[in-house]
Amino acid sequence: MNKFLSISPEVQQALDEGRPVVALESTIISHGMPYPQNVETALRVEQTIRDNGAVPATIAIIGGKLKAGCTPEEIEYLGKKGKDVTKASRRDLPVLIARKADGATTVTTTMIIAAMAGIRVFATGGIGGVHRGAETTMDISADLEELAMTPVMVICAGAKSILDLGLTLEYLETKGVPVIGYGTEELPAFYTRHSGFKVDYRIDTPQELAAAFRAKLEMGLQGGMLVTNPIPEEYSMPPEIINRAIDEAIEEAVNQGIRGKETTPFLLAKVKELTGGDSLDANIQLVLNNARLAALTAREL
Ligand code: PSU
Ligand code: MN
Repeated sequence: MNKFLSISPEVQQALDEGRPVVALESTIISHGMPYPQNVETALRVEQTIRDNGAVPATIAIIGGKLKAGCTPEEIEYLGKKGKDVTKASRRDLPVLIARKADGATTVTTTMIIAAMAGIRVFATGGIGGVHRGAETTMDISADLEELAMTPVMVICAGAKSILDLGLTLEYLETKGVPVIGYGTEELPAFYTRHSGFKVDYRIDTPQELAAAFRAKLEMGLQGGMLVTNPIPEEYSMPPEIINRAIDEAIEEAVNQGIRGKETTPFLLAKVKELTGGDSLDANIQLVLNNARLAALTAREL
C-alpha cells in the first residue's frame, strides 16, 4: 500500500469484506459551498450513502496524509477553514505531502486517492471542464485528464455552463471517456436538466452502469467513466435566471482578472450570490441525488 495513504478503519473493513464504498470529494466542502451548509451537506451526503447500503469515504489531505474516509470532526475542520485550505489538484500533491500540509481534494485528486484505496465509485456535484474562452486562456480542468487515466466512475449532475459544454464533450471524446446520461439522452447542465447537448449513451439502471464500468475494468482500458445524473425536476432552476447569473459572473471574473485555480471557486461563489440561496438549495439536492445513485451502483459493482 502507498505509504502516504491513510484509510479509515470503517472504510478499510468494508473494502476487506468486499462491501460497497463510495468516495466523496472535499473541495466541494471547502470551496464549493459556504459554512455551515457545506458541513451539514457533507454529513447528509454520507448519511444518504449509508441509507442506501454503502459506506461513504470522504477524501481529503490532512497533515500530509491522503485520507480515504474522514471523521465528522475532520469534515467540520475542512468546512470551517473553507478557502484557507489549499484546493489540491494533481500538481499540488508532491509539495503538500512533503510539507505535511492540508488539502481539499478536487475531482482529480479524489479519483487518484480513491483508486489508490481500491474505491471504484465517486459521487459529487459538478466536474471541471473546458472553460468558455479556453481557445485563448487554455483553461481546461485537470479533471478531464484524470478521467482519461484513472479507473473510477464519477457520478455528477453534468457540468455548469460556466464551462463550454460542447468543447468539454469534445475533449472527453478525444480522451476516450464514456459520457453516460442516467435516464436521459441529454447532458444535464447541473442546475437544469437540459443543455441541448447529447451524451454518448443513455443508461437507466444502476445494474447497467455497473456492468458497463466492469467491462471497462476487465478489458484493462485505462481511465474512468462519467455518469451525468440530472437534478430532480422539483429542484431544477429556471434556465433564464441561472444563465443570466453565469454570464454576469464570467464577465466579472474577466474584469477582475481572475485566473487559474481561482476561476472555478470565484464563479461558483458569484453565481450563488447572484441567485440568492436558490442555487445553493439546488446544489445540495443534486449532490444528495448523486450520492443515492452512487450507493446503488457501488452495490452492483
Ligand atoms: N464544479 C462545481 N462544484 C465544485 C467544483 C466544480 O459545480 O465544487 C470543484 C470540483 O472539486 C472540481 C473543481 O474538481 O472544482 C474543478 O476546478 P478547476 O476548474 O480549477 O479544475
Ligand atoms: Mn482551470
